[in-house]
Amino acid sequence: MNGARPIWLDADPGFDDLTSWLMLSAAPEIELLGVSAVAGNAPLADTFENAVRARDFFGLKAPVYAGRDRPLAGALVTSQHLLGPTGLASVNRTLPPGPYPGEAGDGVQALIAAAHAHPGELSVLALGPLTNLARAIQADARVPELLREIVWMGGSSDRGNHTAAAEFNAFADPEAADLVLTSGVPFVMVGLNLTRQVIVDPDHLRTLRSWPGERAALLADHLEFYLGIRSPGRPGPMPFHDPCAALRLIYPELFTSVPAHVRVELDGTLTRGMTVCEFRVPARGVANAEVLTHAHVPESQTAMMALLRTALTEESALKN
Ligand SMILES: [Ca+2]
Repeated sequence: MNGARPIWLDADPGFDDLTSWLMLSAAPEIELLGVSAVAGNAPLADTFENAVRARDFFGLKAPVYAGRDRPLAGALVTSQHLLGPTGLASVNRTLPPGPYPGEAGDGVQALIAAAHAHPGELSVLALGPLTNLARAIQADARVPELLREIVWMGGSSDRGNHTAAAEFNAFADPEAADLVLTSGVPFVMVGLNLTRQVIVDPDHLRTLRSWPGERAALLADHLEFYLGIRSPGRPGPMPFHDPCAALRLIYPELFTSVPAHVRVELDGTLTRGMTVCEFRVPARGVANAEVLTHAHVPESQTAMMALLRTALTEESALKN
């Protein structure tokens, strides 16, 4: 370990998941123990395949496992209508298949084993629906006390994106999110109210394109697609969701937060998946989450680009 913080990445890659993994790979003082894929942006077969290919192409080191392929309840919901059939569209180059087949073991069991191997130390960076985390807690009631924290990109303390009320990762598996939030695990919510503050724009794209090597070029092709989601062919500024959660894990001083009692609406016909944040704690509820409210924006953007530059252009610097 050499004193490095143990981290587990649970994700549905996904362009901004992939970017977050690259940031972790270049971050100081972090040891990424494993990656579990979950259904979310696309079906599990695609998010797993994207993670496996990314590991080969970018020279990443953490083992990649497949987790769960459907939410605890209800039908599978994906973002393929926005993000392309595999959840990872590009304006040009895409991740090529490589020799790594992925791990044969179950991602949920691998996550549980990692929690037991590092009691009180393991932080989970969760960047998709919380299905795998909920299944881990259902399978082993000790998981919440074994984890140091879950840092989740998901939810919102104001408006949603998948629906007016609900952010996508919360909407895709509300039962899982609510189970995790009520499990007692230390929980950090990096919701849309925060991520909408941290913008990537065509200037970041130009910077990425100025870096040498095929890895930066491929990521730039994906970023150009992402920046054109709202206006295809005309890249514009976009919030960069998952990397905010990665930054919170690496550099918590870049953000401010407040404690809250957070639950997830499971029944509302218009509000299913809404993360209802009661900030009047402890008067109206016991705090079960730390909700990020503000980002130091220029510093966050600078830190993100510095980590990406290291990950994409200094192969010898990749630790994870
Ligand atoms: Ca994601």
